[in-house]
Amino acid sequence: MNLELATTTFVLVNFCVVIATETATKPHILLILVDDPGWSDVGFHGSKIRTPNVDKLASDGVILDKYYVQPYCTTTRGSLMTGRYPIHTANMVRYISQESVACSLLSKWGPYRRPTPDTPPRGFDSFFGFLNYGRDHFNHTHNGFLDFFRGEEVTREYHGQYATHLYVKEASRIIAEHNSSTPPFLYMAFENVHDPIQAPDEYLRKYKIIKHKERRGYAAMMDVVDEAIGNITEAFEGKGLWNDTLVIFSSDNGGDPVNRGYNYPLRGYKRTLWEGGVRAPAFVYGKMLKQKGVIVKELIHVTDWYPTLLSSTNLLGGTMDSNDIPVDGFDVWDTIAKGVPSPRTEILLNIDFPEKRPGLLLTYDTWYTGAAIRVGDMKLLMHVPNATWYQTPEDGGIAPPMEDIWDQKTNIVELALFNISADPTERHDVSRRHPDIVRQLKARIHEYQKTAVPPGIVPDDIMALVFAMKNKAWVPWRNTCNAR
Ligand SMILES: *[C@@H]1O[C@H](CO)[C@@H](O)[C@H](O)[C@H]1NC(C)=O
Ligand SMILES: *[C@@H]1O[C@H](CO)[C@@H](O)[C@H](O)[C@H]1NC(C)=O
Ligand SMILES: *[C@@H]1O[C@H](CO)[C@@H](O)[C@H](O)[C@H]1NC(C)=O
Ligand SMILES: *[C@@H]1O[C@H](CO)[C@@H](O)[C@H](O)[C@H]1NC(C)=O
Ligand SMILES: *[C@@H]1O[C@H](CO)[C@@H](O)[C@H](O)[C@H]1NC(C)=O
Ligand SMILES: *[C@@H]1O[C@H](CO)[C@@H](O)[C@H](O)[C@H]1NC(C)=O
Ligand SMILES: [Ca+2]
Repeated sequence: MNLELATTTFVLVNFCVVIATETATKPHILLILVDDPGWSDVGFHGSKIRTPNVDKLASDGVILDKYYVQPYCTTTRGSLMTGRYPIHTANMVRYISQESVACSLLSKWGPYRRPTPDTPPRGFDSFFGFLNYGRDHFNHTHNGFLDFFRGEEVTREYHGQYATHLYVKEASRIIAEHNSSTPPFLYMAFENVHDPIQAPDEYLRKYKIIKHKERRGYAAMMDVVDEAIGNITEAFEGKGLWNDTLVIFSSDNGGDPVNRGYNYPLRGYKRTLWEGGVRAPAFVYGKMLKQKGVIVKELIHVTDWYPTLLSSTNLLGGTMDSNDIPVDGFDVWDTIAKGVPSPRTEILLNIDFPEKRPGLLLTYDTWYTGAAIRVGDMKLLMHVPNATWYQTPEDGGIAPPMEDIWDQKTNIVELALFNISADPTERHDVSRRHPDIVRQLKARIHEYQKTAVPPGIVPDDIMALVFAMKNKAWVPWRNTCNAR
């Protein structure tokens, strides 16, 4: 396994490592990644879920209207930290660990279940959060065992306290105690609104208008996120840092209607390459932006943050890593701050065919997404589950059971072409009308496919469970990496 992954070991230098080199007069960065909110789950897209703090920042800042992420938590997090598409990171997040300044990671790390050594802090100065992909928000267990860390140590002291409240307290403390001679970089990777659907009563009470019980719970979870962002804003203001703070807000993948997140009117959901899976709510806010109160309709992808923060405009100070595998992202600062056209004209949304997953028998692992690419107005999808459209329950839609989604996964669309500019909800397949465009886009996918590194995905390791039982908590159990 080590050999296969050797090429990727050096790819992934996280932001924090490189900003150590230079720090004066750079903006403070608040990077907010919310887990799983869908296109129609934020106030600034017209949701009945109220997100006034988020909406205010969005409307005073720059809303990113054609912004894409990966269809899953882990791959988006990997692409965010490395500037590479998942086909160039082996779906594994590996960070080179070095000293760095003023970087804090709160909440979710993401890639864990598998034998990898990639546990935080990994380049962050501090880490407070968990390693798996969804846990009880009050007792902090995942599959029966505690998953909660302060730095590298398991913490058992917060039983019964709602996790997002704990992160906000921690963030406020970090900001208050921060030495202002170095700009803080705060990565708030929210645990909400990922399932299980749980929120304190005071938030649930605010959503009596939503009759569907689980959707009401989901709305309350999003409400907590909004309040959290308000509180963190106040913490920056209280320290006199807000005027120089750049806020990046992004969802990590589309909403999952089984867990009551919605993307209507977009088609599809989390784990799919339809717009509902990958076109995410996002905005940038900061007083240093030259344009404000605007909607940017240029193509931007989650891989773009890495070069945007580290290249020409050099918001963080420092340089990108010099790995052989080139960065896929573009520096889109001028597009966001000044409104110039995006240097990006295409986005590889993913390539994930079943034959690329040899030897994996667990159902979860055999859920492949197919392939999709967007070039200009046009988007080609190949071998994807035939996903449908789900309207929110509060607007008369249904909350589907898991079986509905399974049905769609076995019903495959072999090939479809959409003009997303004219048909953003992917209702009219125009592949027959444009065979030339189909040919071109297929060729692009095949070119990308030739550059793919071997997938690093491996089956779950039973030893993880053995160690969890022994420690009564999920803990790192095996070191397979020489990087540290
Ligand atoms: C935590 O909550 C889950 C339900 O989400 C429950 O099954 C589990 O027993 C609880 N664990 C502890 C340690 O309280
Ligand atoms: C902040 O950092 C600077 C530079 O390292 C140092 O001189 C100063 O003493 C620090 N201030 C506090 C309050 O720790
Ligand atoms: C925000 O701050 C208020 C006042 O301190 C507190 O009551 C509330 O719980 C905080 N919200 C979150 C989400 O942490
Ligand atoms: C932030 O900017 C506002 C308006 O430009 C100004 O009034 C205020 O003093 C600034 N705050 C700090 C802490 O610099
Ligand atoms: C996708 O599913 C819809 C029904 O939801 C059906 O009308 C359509 O024919 C299916 N497309 C393919 C290619 O199977
Ligand atoms: C796609 O739609 C846009 C906007 O309606 C239009 O300008 C463009 O010509 C269309 N492209 C194709 C290939 O049909
Ligand atoms: Ca997610």
